[in-house]
Amino acid sequence: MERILVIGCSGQIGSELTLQLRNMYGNENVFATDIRQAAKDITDTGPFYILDVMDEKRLIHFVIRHKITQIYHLAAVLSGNAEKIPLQAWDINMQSLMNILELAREVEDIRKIFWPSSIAVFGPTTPRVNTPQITVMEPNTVYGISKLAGERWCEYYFNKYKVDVRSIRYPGLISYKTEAGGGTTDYAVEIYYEAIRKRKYQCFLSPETTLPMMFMPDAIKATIDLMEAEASDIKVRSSYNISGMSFCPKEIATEIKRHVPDFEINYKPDFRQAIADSWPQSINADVAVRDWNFSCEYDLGKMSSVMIREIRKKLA
Ligand code: AKB
Repeated sequence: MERILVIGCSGQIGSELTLQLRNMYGNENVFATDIRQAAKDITDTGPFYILDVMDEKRLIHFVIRHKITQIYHLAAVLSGNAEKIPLQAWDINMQSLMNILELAREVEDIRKIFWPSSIAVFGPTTPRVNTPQITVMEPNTVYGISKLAGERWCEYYFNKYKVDVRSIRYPGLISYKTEAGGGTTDYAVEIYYEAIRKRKYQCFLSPETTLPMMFMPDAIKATIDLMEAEASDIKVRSSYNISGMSFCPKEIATEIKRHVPDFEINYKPDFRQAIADSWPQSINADVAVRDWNFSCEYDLGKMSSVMIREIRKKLA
């Protein structure tokens, strides 16, 4: 029987993944944790604890006491925020991962780990279109450097200690349930909320800045598919490229106008423009398709209809 620990259950991914894992494994077997209070649908459906992944001692006690067999470690400082507190962000992103990898090495019951990487592992010297799985990686952001180092550590722990750690390089994730915090791709969530609340949005990226993106249901499905795959099929132990859609602010604004005709956008690029300019525009996911049948359903049009409908309901 699996007993799953989710670290970062109040975040953008955690708030949706936790509920999906509870559907699959039973509410009582998915232990949701965060350093802040979780939403009601998490606290009402199963165990929730305040837990800081940086607190090694409490973490190990927790894992042993609850006989945890799988860990989803989702807590991180994202790209925009990391540039404001570089050393702290490096410390949080790296130390938390090392705590989890060490735990998995020491505690025999832990069978599998999931840790998210990001398209931020790529940098300005990476080919920007259809970026391959294996390519030049010279990230120039703190977040990207921490994710690339994390990928190397994951592969190292697999090779050296047989820790079954699996990872995905998420593109920008778009969801209506929990807003993201501190990322460069966050504009693509904010824009929907502002379109419905105020019918206008000031974008912190320029109109033609194309980035890889994915709707949350596709990201959740990819995460579960990777974690459910046979260990022998997982050939990449650093992190897998996956790919959903690519668009720029101008294109998403045009799509939103189809639902909110008087929507207006203006542009005031800030420090996040340089981050976006260093990232790929589109990603090649052939290796994930080959190894664990990665697939994806939503394009910009289909996603926008759901986003607008659900945010309208939420804000009504
Ligand atoms: C960010 O913008 O920092 C994240 C990411 C692409 O990893 N959404």
